[in-house]
Amino acid sequence: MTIYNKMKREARTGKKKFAVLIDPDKNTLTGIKKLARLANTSHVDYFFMGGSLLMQDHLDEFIRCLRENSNIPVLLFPGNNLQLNEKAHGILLLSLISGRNPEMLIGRHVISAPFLKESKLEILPTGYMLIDGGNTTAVTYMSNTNPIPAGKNEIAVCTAMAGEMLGLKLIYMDAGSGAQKPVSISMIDCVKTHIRIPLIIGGGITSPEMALDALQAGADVIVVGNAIEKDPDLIPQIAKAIQ
Ligand code: 1GP
Repeated sequence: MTIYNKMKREARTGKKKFAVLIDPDKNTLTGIKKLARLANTSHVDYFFMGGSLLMQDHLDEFIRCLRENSNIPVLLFPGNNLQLNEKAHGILLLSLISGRNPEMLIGRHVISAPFLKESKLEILPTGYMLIDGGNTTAVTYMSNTNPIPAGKNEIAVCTAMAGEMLGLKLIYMDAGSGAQKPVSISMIDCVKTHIRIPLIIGGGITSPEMALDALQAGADVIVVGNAIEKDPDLIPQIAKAIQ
């Protein structure tokens, strides 16, 4: 079964999922091995791998290391089309539907298409929505787009519905890495009730309680990056809380 079909089936049955986001620039090989070990013994469903901007070229060796040390699927979460790698299991092919930058909506995808077509990566077409998290995050700046204002649930709902109608298979609402405030419970709830495809929520989730709140509001998958970089022992704590 494909990664997506399993995600969709489990979303329908209410089985919640936990993704650990790894920014290659903020890790070492030793750190990656530790994350793999913690994730294997906890309940982690995916590794997402990528960053808004990579200063160092560690992507390939870190994916290889994860695959050698864990069976958890590795999904590319690319900040740009330089972050493609065939060693991963799949890719969140992100179209930044909250923004109006054609490069992020379709331009980068055109450039990546020949590589992706030849690769064995599972492609997960994803409607990516930036939500204002109270501070300017790297992704807002790098994508040259405005996030959806935090209180504007109706804009988020209509954007997600449009993404689903266009045939995207996932909606990912992201307050951005290190957001001061995560996507609100009410926005998650509103969006969830208007779409049938799985909903991923990330950005600014720093505790098991916040993870649980997002999942109870309707997220099917929660993503935690920054907080785990600071304290990898959050992995078992979050995994336990959401089981
Ligand atoms: C960012 O959603 C991810 O794109 C995770 O955000 O690093 O704040 O957990 P954090």
